[in-house]
Amino acid sequence: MPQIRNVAIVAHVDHGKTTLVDSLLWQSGTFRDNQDIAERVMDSMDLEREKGITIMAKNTAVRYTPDAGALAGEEVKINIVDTPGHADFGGEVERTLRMVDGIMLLVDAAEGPLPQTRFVLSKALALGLEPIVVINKIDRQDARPEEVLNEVYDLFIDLDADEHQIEFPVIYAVARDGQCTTELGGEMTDLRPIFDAIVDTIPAPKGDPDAPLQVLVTDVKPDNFLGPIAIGRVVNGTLKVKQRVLLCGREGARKPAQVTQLFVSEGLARVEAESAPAGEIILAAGLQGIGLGESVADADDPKPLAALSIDEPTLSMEFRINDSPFVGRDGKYVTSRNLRDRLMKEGEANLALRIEETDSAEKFLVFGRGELQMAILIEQMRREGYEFAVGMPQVITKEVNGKLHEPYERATIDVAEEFMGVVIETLGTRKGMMVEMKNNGGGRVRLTFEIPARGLIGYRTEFLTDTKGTGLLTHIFDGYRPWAGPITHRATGAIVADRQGKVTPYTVVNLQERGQLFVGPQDEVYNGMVVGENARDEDMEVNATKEKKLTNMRASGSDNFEKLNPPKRMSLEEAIEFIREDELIEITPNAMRIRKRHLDPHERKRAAMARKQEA
Ligand SMILES: Nc1nc2c(ncn2[C@@H]2O[C@H](COP(=O)(O)OP(=O)(O)OP(=O)(O)O)[C@@H](O)[C@H]2O)c(=O)[nH]1
Ligand SMILES: [Mg+2]
Repeated sequence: MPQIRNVAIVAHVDHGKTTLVDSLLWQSGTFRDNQDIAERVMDSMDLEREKGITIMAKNTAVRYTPDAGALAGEEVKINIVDTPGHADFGGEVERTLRMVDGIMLLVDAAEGPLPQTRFVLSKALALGLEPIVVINKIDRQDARPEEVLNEVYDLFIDLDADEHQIEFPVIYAVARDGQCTTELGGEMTDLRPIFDAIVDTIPAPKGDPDAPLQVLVTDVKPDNFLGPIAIGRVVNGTLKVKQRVLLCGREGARKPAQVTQLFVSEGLARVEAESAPAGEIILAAGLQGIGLGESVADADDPKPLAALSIDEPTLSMEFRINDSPFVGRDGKYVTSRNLRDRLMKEGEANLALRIEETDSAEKFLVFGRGELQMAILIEQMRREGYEFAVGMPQVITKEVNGKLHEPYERATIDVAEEFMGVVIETLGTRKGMMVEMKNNGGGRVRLTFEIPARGLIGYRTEFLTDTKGTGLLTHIFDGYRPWAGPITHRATGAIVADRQGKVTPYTVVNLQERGQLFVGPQDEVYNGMVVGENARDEDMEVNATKEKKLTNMRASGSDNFEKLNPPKRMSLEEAIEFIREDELIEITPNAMRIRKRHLDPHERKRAAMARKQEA
């Protein structure tokens, strides 16, 4: 067996992890020179490629032969785990860390450490993992690598790193060009210094290949042909194909199973293996029923590992059947049965989400960690041909010592000084507390807030408007605290269509002064559909299909048509941020419409009255 090193690449979102993996793959000779390989090749899901972010952690492995050091001339297998940087997937990263013996912490040379940097580093340090720090993107115009390195040291100290951990190697890199150096200002070379740091700093995995089998399962992914694939680390013993094992569940359940197929990573591929010794990262089929963070043990001499705790959801969202008048226009699956089956399947395959049925057959609750996670499920379902509607995300509250508590987030905001005032004021009204303010130089400040998760729902769009698109906002779950009281989520009302038909240019001209429209001429609308945002904080019902008599139009209207403002076409994430409790988003394969929950105006009024009485 070759020497093994197991390393996870961790960082805040967009700091360049997947790009670095590309370069490591190329330089380890995984691809032939003329091979046509997509950029950010590890981001292999459609949605990952479109959004340009990593959604799921993924494994790869490369071979490297160091020139010098204790292992000079010896080939080392390096298992690399690329992790997502977005906070919604923090739980997955936390589990992933249990597979490895060290981390490569990437920090953007301009942005410096951000909330997810802090989160992953704190978890890695607590597990005693060996860190390597890579200050990436030193080619950026606004790079400030020395300062950023100091901020990284501050972060290690702040997180109580021990003396040994703080002596991490530092490498400055331009991941995109596959170049790095160990001395700022020194000559840039290929990535050998990074490979060498991995081999020298990260310890070989411990564990006894001859001991009774223990495999820690950190992830389970569906596979159409093989069934669920368990991904994890052989902690002790040796896992063999066809081996009879015992699945050790979280609550003490024990279930016999047999490994039908066993794989290890080699480059981008998973290759079949006869056996995998302690220290290897494996993918195994046949372990139906194993859950995240649970373990697989020897059938004859079971020694289960302690199950990993998994994140409690902090957010829920209602998924319900589509009952708009346009139902079935372009979707294949529209019934409550279709919706139920699809969601239940998701709940089984995607263990980061939990699905609950409700007292109504038409309505389900999906529990998870964040809006992006929900948006990804919605997007996948619409592509598969489903029609349904979703409600506003709700935070999950709980009682602690008889008092109502709600999830809080730690938000970090990077803005030009001129926008500081408006940000502080707005977050104040959303019950945010500023806990830190730091001048980053260059006219930018970094503000840190502790804020109820509720206060951030719907804030991003407003934030981008307030900062003219230049602000940076990131946040991360920060525990439960006492309920902060009412928070206004949106200060505007809705413009609601009062009948079905096609939108006319005439109504657009008339309505666009009242607020921002979401529809343009020829778009079809229905009674109860939200066609725009009313600048005033009240709903306004309109006839969006009104025609002006042709004679009058010639007199006054014709030149007006040139003044038609384009409609605002929201992205799914924007729509999720926008809607209020009494609104839904109708999702179909080709359309997304915002609507009132109650399409009938009388029912709507009744519901509004009932809500007022409750409050
Ligand atoms: N200027 C510059 N840009 C880089 C460098 N490395 C990566 N980028 C860019 O940074 C962006 C994000 O890169 P990714 O590799 O997707 O970042 P990531 O950390 O994997 O992102 P998530 O997985 O979504 O957290 C891309 O547009 C890259 O081209 C670099 O060294 N210099
Ligand atoms: Mg990535």
